[in-house]
Amino acid sequence: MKILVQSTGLDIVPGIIAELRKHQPGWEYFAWPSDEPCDYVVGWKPPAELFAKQPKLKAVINYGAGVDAILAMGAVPPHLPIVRLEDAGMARQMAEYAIYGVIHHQRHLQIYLEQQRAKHWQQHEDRGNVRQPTVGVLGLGEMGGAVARKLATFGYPVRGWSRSRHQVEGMTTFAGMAELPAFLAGCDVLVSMLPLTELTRGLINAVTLAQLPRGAFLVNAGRGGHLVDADVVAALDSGQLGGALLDVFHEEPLPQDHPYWSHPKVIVTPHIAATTPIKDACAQIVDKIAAMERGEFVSGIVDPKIGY
Ligand code: NDP
Ligand code: OXD
Repeated sequence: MKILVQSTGLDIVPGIIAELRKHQPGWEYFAWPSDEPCDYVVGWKPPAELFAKQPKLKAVINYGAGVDAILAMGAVPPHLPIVRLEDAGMARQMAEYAIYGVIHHQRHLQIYLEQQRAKHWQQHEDRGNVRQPTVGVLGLGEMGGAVARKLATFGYPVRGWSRSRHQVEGMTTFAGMAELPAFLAGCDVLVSMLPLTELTRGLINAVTLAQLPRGAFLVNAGRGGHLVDADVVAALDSGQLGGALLDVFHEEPLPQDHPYWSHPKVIVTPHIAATTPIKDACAQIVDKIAAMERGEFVSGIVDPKIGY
């Protein structure tokens, strides 16, 4: 079996090959660019040129959870299945990230950080009696599902929204656009863990932000394209949003002149909510390829028509 490994930016290809080889020493590995005809490509945003040189490919393994970028490039020939990573060590990180945002809001940490800079001592909460905010999670897949379950174990009231209906014990669930306003109306904290698709692009805008309770906090670790940035900034300025923890942006790196950088109610992180752990990812990739070779069902096959 021949595996072609490709990536963009940081040169992680040799590390991925070394890790894949630990699991399957009998397979052959090639780093893109290579003309060696391969059976599978493991890659992140593989270019059209790669597919033009690889007539024998059986599938593309997306080295990440989100497939918006690979689908938007339109480079993958339609007959090739795209298989994405599922959790692979990212869901726990996502849950930690979301919990940080919830606690930042709940425990007034933005105010205390500002007070510390001013060497000002003032308590803003009834110590030991802080109400747990209701957290609404947009997307109940690998990431959102893990976030919702983890928050529930800490006792937070959790509600979730997805495309199809999910029944989760102890959680109020909502499905589809028709139920979005009712879902938003109960979210003290809104956590977005959605994939970026035609239906989710620009979903967090002036209309939907106005459906949240006043002063709600926003955590976005899905994709930047879910937000209409001007509407988010306006909601922060008006007090409709109490603050935001943002990890993903329309343009990355976030441009120097973007208002998020210096907004007093915004925390910006550089797309690190959940990074792909090489060991878990490679173990999963080898399992998926081996299953495909045996002709078995593999989960995580992307439906390009719905975009995730
Ligand atoms: P999944 O495919 O497992 O889950 C997607 C969820 O979103 C599902 O519950 C799905 O509903 C729901 N959904 C999709 N479209 C809609 C819609 N139109 N309306 C309502 N719900 C919808 O994806 P993952 O959980 O693995 O990943 C989610 C996203 O997280 C990725 O696409 C990526 O953008 C982002 N991500 C960000 C990272 C970071 O570091 N910031 C790291 C990893 C991922 P249903 O269950 O009905 O199908
Ligand atoms: C992913 C990401 O989709 O890192 O895996 O955002």
